Amino acid sequence: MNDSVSRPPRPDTDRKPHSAHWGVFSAAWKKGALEVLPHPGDPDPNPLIQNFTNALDHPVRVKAPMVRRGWLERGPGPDAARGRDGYVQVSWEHALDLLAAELKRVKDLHGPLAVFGGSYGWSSAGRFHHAQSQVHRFLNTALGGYVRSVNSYSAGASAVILPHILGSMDDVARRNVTWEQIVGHTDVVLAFGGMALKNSRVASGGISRHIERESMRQAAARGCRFINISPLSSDFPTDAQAEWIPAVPGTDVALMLALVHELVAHGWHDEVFLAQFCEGWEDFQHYLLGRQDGQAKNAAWAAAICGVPAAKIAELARLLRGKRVLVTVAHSLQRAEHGEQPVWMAAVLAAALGQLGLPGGGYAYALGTLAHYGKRSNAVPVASLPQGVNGVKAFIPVARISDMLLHPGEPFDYNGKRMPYPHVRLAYWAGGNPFHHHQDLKRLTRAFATLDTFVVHEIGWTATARHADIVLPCTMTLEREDIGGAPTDPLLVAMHRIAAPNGQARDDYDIFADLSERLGTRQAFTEGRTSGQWLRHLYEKTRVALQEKGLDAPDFDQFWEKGELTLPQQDDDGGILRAFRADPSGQPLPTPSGKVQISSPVIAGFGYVDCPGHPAWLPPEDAPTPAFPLFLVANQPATRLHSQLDFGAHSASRKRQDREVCTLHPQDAAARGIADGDIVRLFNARGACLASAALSTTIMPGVVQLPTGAWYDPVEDASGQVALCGHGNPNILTRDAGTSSLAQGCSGQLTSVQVERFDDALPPMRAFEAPAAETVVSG
Ligand SMILES: Nc1nc2c(c(=O)[nH]1)N[C@H]1C(S)=C(S)[C@@H](COP(=O)(O)OP(=O)(O)OC[C@H]3O[C@@H](n4cnc5c(=O)[nH]c(N)nc54)[C@H](O)[C@@H]3O)O[C@H]1N2
Ligand SMILES: Nc1nc2c(c(=O)[nH]1)N[C@H]1C(S)=C(S)[C@@H](COP(=O)(O)OP(=O)(O)OC[C@H]3O[C@@H](n4cnc5c(=O)[nH]c(N)nc54)[C@H](O)[C@@H]3O)O[C@H]1N2
Ligand SMILES: [Mo]
Repeated sequence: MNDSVSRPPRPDTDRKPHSAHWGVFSAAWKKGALEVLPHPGDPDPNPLIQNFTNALDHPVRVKAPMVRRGWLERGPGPDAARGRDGYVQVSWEHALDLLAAELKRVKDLHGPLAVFGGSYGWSSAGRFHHAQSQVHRFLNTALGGYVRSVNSYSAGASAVILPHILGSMDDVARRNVTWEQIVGHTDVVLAFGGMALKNSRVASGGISRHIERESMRQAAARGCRFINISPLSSDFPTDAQAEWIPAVPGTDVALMLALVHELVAHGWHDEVFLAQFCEGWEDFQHYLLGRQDGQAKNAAWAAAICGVPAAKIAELARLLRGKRVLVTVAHSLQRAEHGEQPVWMAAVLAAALGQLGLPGGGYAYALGTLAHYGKRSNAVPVASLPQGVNGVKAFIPVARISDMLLHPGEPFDYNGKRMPYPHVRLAYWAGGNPFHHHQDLKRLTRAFATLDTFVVHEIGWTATARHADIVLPCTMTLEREDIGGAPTDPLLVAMHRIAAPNGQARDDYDIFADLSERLGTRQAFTEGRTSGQWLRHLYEKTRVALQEKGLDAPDFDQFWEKGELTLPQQDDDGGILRAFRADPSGQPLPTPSGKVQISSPVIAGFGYVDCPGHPAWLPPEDAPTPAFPLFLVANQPATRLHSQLDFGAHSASRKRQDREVCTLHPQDAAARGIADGDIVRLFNARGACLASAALSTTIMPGVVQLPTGAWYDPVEDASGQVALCGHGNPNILTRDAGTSSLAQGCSGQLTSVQVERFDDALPPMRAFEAPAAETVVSG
């Protein structure tokens, strides 16, 4: 791989502050290299910041505007050549003229209902240059709106189920039990999906202090027991001294049911709490005890499903009795078939224990999966760019993108409603990577082939850029000024510019401003401000709010000079669950009954077989078979955020033979003649990919783990079909199906595969090479 620097060595510079979703840092040029150091106040810095050191000048950066040859020659229209076509370099003027004309054509012919602007993705930490906000604002001002997407790949199922049963996602995940409460009060943390530090070190908008490791250490030292229910023992750091209970992926609901069954069988459940604070226990109990289907959901029943011995389940129930127990469920559990069920069932378990609303107890959904959760909220707002008004009502649940493009006009179910998929002709993406985040990549390729036009702003030649018709090079965060901040992190960061833009890269904002000019809407988009003026404007909200509280409120120049500002935070008050427990009639939950919905007449009324009116064990369709006997866990990568900077020094250094590393149990490896370090082929009916095999007993037998984020590198067979991903992107294997008719969330965490040793010649890894510009056209 060619990592050579494409410009003359840079002179030494002073150290300047900056921020990323994975940590606050400072950077300086020293002897021609970028030196990146964590914020001095960060007790447990994230090594991911080292992915920046070689990123700025990497050959895979997009350096100039490029147009796909087929689109340039044949004009807009469905085209199966997307993803394999060549590119033609054009001038900025020409690219923006072409794009403005195409936006106008689609709008005039079909209206904004034909433009998909969901543009899902994490982009970069700065709040002004947040690409998704930029593209939404542009489409609203220039076209009057766009088809949007709702919810996230993170929490598609929980975002819909939680408001039915407890309250909003934010109330249950973000403003609930904190790490401070765990350190002070919790006896047992029962963590389904664990609390992997790799995950809790990341927060959108930035994170200045990584406190999770130390919090776990202190809680454990006080005697708190952490229980890791997961296929991987590595889902807890050793600091937590967690007990590992390996469970078959996707079967947590059976285990939770059996725990509640044990509580009820021994009379250890909190009947007073269930009667006073909950609705629907009776209906649920009929199911639990098997009064309808003749099957009690007891430990013996669950053991056969989840692989945890019945005696161990009984022991666990006994451990929970009379203790201050916190139940957590990682996002991963609901990124799966019937993902609504574990989110709901965990709330029922916490309710049966009578723990909801107690300090350090109850249910903190997703605590430990992101640095947002388990923290105090800021007492003043941080900057964000207003997105304007979207005149289009149509939307899709975010992970239904391929369905929408392949089935325009056809109906889909969502949260009690049935709606048609809009007929989209143009998709606009800035700040996201669908060839990272979406499932069944061959199907996604077919879906994008249906478009008239696909536009992408990117810093690098991701597979998404390689499937686009118009690729516009944008600056990466280090090349511009911004403000970093998040609602539960007290540090507002003045993100200084570290380097001049690579090649012809421009800020997303300036690209949209010049496009708006061509569409006659520049003033509406910019409000007459340059990006520098916007930063001052957005900072002002925070300054005024501080001033109103009588606090020190430095002006923008002082803030910029100092590089950061510490914001005041709210009390650690336990949020809506604590308030509800203290005063159930005065502070009801925002549910139909005002109580915890153990059963939900509303959901029952939807009549969905894949999401009934109370939590239930629903066996998955995509389970191992004789042909594909292993579970694949396609989880978050430890070496990067999603696909971002996969070419960065830290991420690249963890690959072997340029391939992503997958982990499997020595027993499963031996049965297949696989040794540590062998290249293996993972495959199922949808596709195949290569990876380097690492053998470890930190994973349970029957499970193979391959993280997401390796840039898709399709390798074609003799007939021109994609034979495999040569780099190790697991989404060529995952299934593209909604969690259920209720939420239609992403279910990409789990699938079933076979693994074999790959003895053929290793295809060269080309994901980090930019496509050559075939010709240059100036206009
Ligand atoms: N199988 C499987 N699939 C999954 C998951 C899983 O567990 N398993 N996890 C899912 C989850 S939780 C998530 S959140 C998604 C994440 O999916 P994404 O958020 O789409 O992934 P990122 O790699 O963060 O994509 C961000 C893109 O924005 C680009 N970018 C960065 N800064 C800028 C900028 O300033 N401007 C522009 N225009 N672009 C910029 C980056 O180069 C990158 O390509 O993936 C989901 N996919
Ligand atoms: N380093 C790093 N950190 C990240 C991210 C990243 O890309 N890189 N992404 C961030 C984002 S956007 C999000 S949404 C969060 C995601 O947070 P999660 O979705 O929770 O993260 P994952 O790593 O996918 O899954 C956590 C663990 O759950 C376990 N698991 C998988 N399936 C099951 C199951 O069926 N049952 C049980 N009990 N356990 C299971 C796996 O062993 C896995 O390691 O992480 C965030 N943090
Ligand atoms: Mo996510």
